Amino acid sequence: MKLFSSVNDVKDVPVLVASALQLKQNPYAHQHLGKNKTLSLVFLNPSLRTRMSTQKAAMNLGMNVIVLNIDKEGWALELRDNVIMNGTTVEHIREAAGVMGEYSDIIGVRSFPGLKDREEDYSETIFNKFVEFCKVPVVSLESATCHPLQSLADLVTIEELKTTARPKVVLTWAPHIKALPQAVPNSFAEWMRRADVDFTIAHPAGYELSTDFTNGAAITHDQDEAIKDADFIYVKNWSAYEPYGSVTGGNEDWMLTNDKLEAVAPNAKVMHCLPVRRDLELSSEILDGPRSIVIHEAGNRVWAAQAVLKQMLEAL
Ligand code: SN0
Repeated sequence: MKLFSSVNDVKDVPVLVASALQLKQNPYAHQHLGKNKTLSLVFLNPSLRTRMSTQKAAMNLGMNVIVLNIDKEGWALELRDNVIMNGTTVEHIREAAGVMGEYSDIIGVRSFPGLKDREEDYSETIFNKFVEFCKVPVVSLESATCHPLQSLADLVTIEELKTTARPKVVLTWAPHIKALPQAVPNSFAEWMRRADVDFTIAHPAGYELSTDFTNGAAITHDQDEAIKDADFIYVKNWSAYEPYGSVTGGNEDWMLTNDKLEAVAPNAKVMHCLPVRRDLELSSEILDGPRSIVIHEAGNRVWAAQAVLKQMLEAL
């Protein structure tokens, strides 16, 4: 694999999931693959799980890792072409990404959306410029529209913990006070569509995701109906796709509680990519109770990242 930016870059999803679960059983079996190879993790936005799990995955494979919080520690980057750089930007992405490629065998990039200009975010301008100019394989650490390492870990978690052959999986919108990206739900939807699961999306009217990602999924505005008899409920807030980046109030009752679960989905396991705002997005009684698998899910981020890096190292 030369690029990991979405599920569409994966040749065989079940093989990648199986590889992650094998690596979980035997993390250090492939240390030779990464010997003297360098992974650079470049962050334009904050990170906890992605940074730590991808670094650990790389170390398990014997790689060296460089982390650069370029938003705080690097020069201010110019992303536009054909501009005279007489303002606040110091270095063009052409040189910055090109130089990073000289120091790295694989690069990971995190580049959140601005949530102002839909066309710009959905054309993945920043991520694609890194890919173009660094000239080494690139893994997405969450781009403007996708978070494939998260979704792979989510699918690994579902495969690992499912108790029926074809589990019912529900992605449900949750309340928030801020405009958040659509990257996590976009990716989750497209990975679930490639998995052997019964998949439903529930959200209030106005929070429709791009059909490029949800095409074929069952979509409802009735949360109780959606979560009925669910095996896995994936909780996530996102801002509107249309009008782009907007947030409308009045949907506070979409926060999942134990009462809702006990009524219609007593056996559901509850997932969230984290970070989660307690008692705004998801009730603390669920997070602190037996139904939550969010910590286990975050633990699986290591094996997802390791499966991806392993395929990339094999293709170097
Ligand atoms: C990011 C998102 O895409 O929703 C990262 C998730 C892995 N989440 C946030 O930005 C949360 C910010 C907040 O203030 O709660």
